[in-house]
Amino acid sequence: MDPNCPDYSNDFLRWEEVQNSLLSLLRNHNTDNWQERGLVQKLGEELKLLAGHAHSMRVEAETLKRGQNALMERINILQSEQSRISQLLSESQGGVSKVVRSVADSLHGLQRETESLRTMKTELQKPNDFRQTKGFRPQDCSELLDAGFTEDGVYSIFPTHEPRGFSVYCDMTTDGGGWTVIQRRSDGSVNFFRGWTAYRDGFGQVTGEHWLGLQRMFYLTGFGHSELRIDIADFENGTAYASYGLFAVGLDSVNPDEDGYVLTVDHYSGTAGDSLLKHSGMQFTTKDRDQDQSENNCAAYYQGAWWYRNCHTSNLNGQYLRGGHASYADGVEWSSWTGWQYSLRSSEMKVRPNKSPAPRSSASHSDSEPRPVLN
Ligand SMILES: [Ca+2]
Repeated sequence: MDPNCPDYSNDFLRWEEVQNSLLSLLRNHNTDNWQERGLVQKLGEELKLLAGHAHSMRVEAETLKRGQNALMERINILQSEQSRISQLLSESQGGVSKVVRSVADSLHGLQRETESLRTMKTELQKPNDFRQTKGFRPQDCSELLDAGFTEDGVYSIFPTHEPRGFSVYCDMTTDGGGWTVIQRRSDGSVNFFRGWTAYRDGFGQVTGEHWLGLQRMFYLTGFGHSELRIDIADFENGTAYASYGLFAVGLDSVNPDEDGYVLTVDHYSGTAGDSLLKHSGMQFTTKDRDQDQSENNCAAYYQGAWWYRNCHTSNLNGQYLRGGHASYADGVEWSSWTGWQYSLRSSEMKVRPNKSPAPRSSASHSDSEPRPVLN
């Protein structure tokens, strides 16, 4: 409270006392004089008016006093803030050069850190590769397994006819391991309704949903020594698999792209039932390249891409419809296990060399007679 601000509260109290005693005096003043009585009555009324006026003045004075107190508090806070700021300013002026020096040091440190992180990132971007000895160029996951790489994951492989190599996901645990994954559906995150070029060259990420590509499948299996395993799962925690002792894409083709990446598959075993043998001998069909035996384009009709005949018993590249669906056969289907109106939760197609190959069926081409190029 500002000491210069006069405090009238005691005056007000005294004033009220005086008024009250005046009022009681007037009330007790008895007179017979009618003139005097009128005067007394008038005085009393005037006094009451005055009292009311004094009361409201008192209230107003108190409000003002409170306002002033609050103002004083704010001023005090501002003053201490100001002195703090001026102190800070004088301190920092001395410290600025020190700060600049330490920031420069930190920047240098960060630069070094960034460089080492970049090196680390380059190393990590080729997972498992850093453990692959220089000069070791595995043809597929099976050779990696034989060389002692027993962990599932991404590796680089270098098939004979693709010396540049490419990344694949290796399943080193299922049924003895050594599997090179060529197709995976697992969550519907990747669009599989694509055209010929995408199916020839591959798409997706090998760590997630992907199609390795028909040309790469040809490099891996085109010589007729491979087996195929398909692992599938539904949305009720059920799993099943289908194995084929013989699996080839573009068997013995000189120009597999022109030949249509013909499927050769034989010798089924497993728990899912066979839904692929009927596709053996078929060319691959996409929505923009119809090579099936239907008057329609089976890929466009069933929203996928496959070695369609007229049209399919399996459609693992169909739409990711998540379980039972009303539409017909256009989901991720494996008909011998879940029919034509159930889209699987996951599917994984993987290949490895068949170390004890069953004899090729008579329908297959022999090694010595390469498939002629179609013109
Ligand atoms: Ca057709």
